[in-house]
Amino acid sequence: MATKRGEAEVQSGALADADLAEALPWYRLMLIARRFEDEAERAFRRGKIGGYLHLYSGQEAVAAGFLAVLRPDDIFFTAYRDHAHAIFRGTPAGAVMAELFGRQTGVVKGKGGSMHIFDVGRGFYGGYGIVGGHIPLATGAAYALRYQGTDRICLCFLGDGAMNSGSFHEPVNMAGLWGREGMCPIVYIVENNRYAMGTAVERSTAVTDLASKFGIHGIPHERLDGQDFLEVRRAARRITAQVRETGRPYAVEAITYRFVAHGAADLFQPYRTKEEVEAWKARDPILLLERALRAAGLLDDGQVEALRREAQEVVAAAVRYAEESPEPPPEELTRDVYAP
Ligand SMILES: Cc1ncc(C[n+]2csc(CCOP(=O)(O)OP(=O)(O)O)c2C)c(N)n1
Repeated sequence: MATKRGEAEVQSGALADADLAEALPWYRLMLIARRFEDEAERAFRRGKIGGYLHLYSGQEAVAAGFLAVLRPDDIFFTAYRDHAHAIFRGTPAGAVMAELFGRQTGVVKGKGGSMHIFDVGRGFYGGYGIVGGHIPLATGAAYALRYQGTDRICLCFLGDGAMNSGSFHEPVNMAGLWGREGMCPIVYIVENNRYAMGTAVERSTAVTDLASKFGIHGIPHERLDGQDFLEVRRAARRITAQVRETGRPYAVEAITYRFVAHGAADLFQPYRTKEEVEAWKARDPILLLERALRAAGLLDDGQVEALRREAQEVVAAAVRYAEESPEPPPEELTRDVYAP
């Protein structure tokens, strides 16, 4: 008996180690994504990036935790904080940066900009600037995946503010209905960063338990700590396996925080205090994962330093690539553009 328990302990310990070791590449990617956002903001201030620029700093563990378990043939949609999602999925940082710079070598040939990063070959169906606009598209795409007889699934990342739009309630109701027949393999992932631009959640919705709003449409749901990569990935494994098997939708509300302003152009943030931002920075998702990896003996000072340096180099090369890439020629303006 004692031996058996001992073996089980050794086994579960080994499993936990393997699990943590698999998190190491995600620590690296999160460092690259954070550095990418810092450099994009600098480029914006230098006038290199036009239009809008919404950064993801602080929220990385949500997308990373889910994309870590997504199969290569699965698909996902998100709103306009979309650079890190692409980087996590393997889109070269240079192609993402070139898109921000409006260059021909960008992921959508410089025509989308920051809010419209797409990489369909890697299952990334965008990048949308209209709040809530992608929720009907993602829901329909999930239906199509099942209709075609596959076991592929769809993730739909959305903001807390998007939940107050009509384009949330209609498709989510349909997902609940289609789900009864096992025809809607989608995971809705609400990234509750507490604000829609300058409006706090409690000022825009009567029911602040956002996950529960999926319940009225018959969709099971849960809340999780969006700063903890390991927790998000653990939940994501269980949830995506269930959705793939049943074809039924599931919803998650990840509690998270953006460390930066709503958009790079908004410097004034009177809706929140410095103390609030600092308190959340103490739970920086990169720091939390770094601590867990250090505690397990998988990271030390030297490796952290080397990974940080590598992230700097990867992003510096991305900026160089964007700067040296050509502008799209005038005839590109109307190519691949659909106007009804
Ligand atoms: C249909 C529509 N209404 C208003 C806007 C202006 N707008 C841009 S971002 C935003 C807030 C959205 O907040 P949330 O969904 O919580 O996403 P977050 O910025 O927190 O990631 C608003 C109202 C828009 N882009 N589209």
